[in-house]
Amino acid sequence: MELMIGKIKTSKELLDIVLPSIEKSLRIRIQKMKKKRISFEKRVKESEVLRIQELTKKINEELMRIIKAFPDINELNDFYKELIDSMLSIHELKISWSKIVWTKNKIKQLSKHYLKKVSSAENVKDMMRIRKSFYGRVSSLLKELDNDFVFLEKARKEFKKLPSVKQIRTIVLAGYPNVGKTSLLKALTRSEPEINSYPFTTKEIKVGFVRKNKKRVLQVIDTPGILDRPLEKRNKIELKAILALRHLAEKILFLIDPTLSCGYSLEEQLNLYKSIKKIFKEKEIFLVINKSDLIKDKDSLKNALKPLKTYFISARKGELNDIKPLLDLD
Ligand SMILES: Nc1nc2c(ncn2[C@@H]2O[C@H](COP(=O)(O)OP(=O)(O)OP(=O)(O)O)[C@@H](O)[C@H]2O)c(=O)[nH]1
Ligand SMILES: [Mg+2]
Repeated sequence: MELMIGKIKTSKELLDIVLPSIEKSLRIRIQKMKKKRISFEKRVKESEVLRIQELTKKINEELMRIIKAFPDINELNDFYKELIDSMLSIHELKISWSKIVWTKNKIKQLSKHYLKKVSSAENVKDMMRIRKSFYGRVSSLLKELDNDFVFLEKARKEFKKLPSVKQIRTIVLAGYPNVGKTSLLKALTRSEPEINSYPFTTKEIKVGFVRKNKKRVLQVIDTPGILDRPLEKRNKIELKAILALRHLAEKILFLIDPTLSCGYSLEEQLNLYKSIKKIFKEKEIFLVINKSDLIKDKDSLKNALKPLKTYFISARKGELNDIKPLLDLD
């Protein structure tokens, strides 16, 4: 999910940009006032008023930009909500956002107060002192947001990793690490995902599309590998796969690597298949045997796995005839 914002700055980084830019824009105004022979005192008053107004405006804009960059969590579907919560804590996000809104309003309020004070100040020294103390207040209010800025910068990076899931027909690929899920995503769609011979290559949910006449007709979701263990023992990466299965899958292709080149036994993989079937009773789950290019005797394996219905493919070689009917592409 791409957010319309670059790196979220700390208070110091922000003020280091904003304050010089205010001075730069003031320089021209001051020159004009000098030309018009406006008195020194009036010039100072106007400059200090402008400094307060500009700082208020720029900080307000910057804080609003941060708030608006993130999607409204309440509007997101359960898949995104749970995925975000598994990475970050939505509660903490909401607290940071509301602190920013509070600060933005506080600065506006202070700004009014300090503008009045500058306007009624009698001498140049007072005007400058008042403006400086406004700057000081703003700076310390922003400093109090530094932890939130750091947290939201981390959040921004996590949001960027969120997959862009569409509301179309969807199949989800699942199974143990290294069984060839990502290879199948690649064989089915035009995506160029990372494929490696070590487990847990895929750490995020990846989305690809099968197209027909350039139109996306099927969404294929690749998930990180999961191990057969109780839900509470699963790590955050595995949980992403479970969330995709729960919220996105209409059909699940459960991949098995019977050649053991994935590093896990057939028994372990079948146990996971059974657990997944138990958790997602209402979903259609198909048992897909991958790496069939390495299997010498398909028939005896097929018989050994009976009564389970099996589909044999080779993702690497693009031999996908067995599963083509499951994709309903015609
Ligand atoms: N011989 C053969 N090797 C395959 C096949 N499909 C995948 N592989 C190999 O198996 C290894 C793992 O493939 P991936 O597609 O990364 O497996 P994965 O299930 O996505 O793995 P994780 O992301 O770690 O869970 C790679 O070395 C692939 O080249 C196949 O059909 N035949
Ligand atoms: Mg993978």
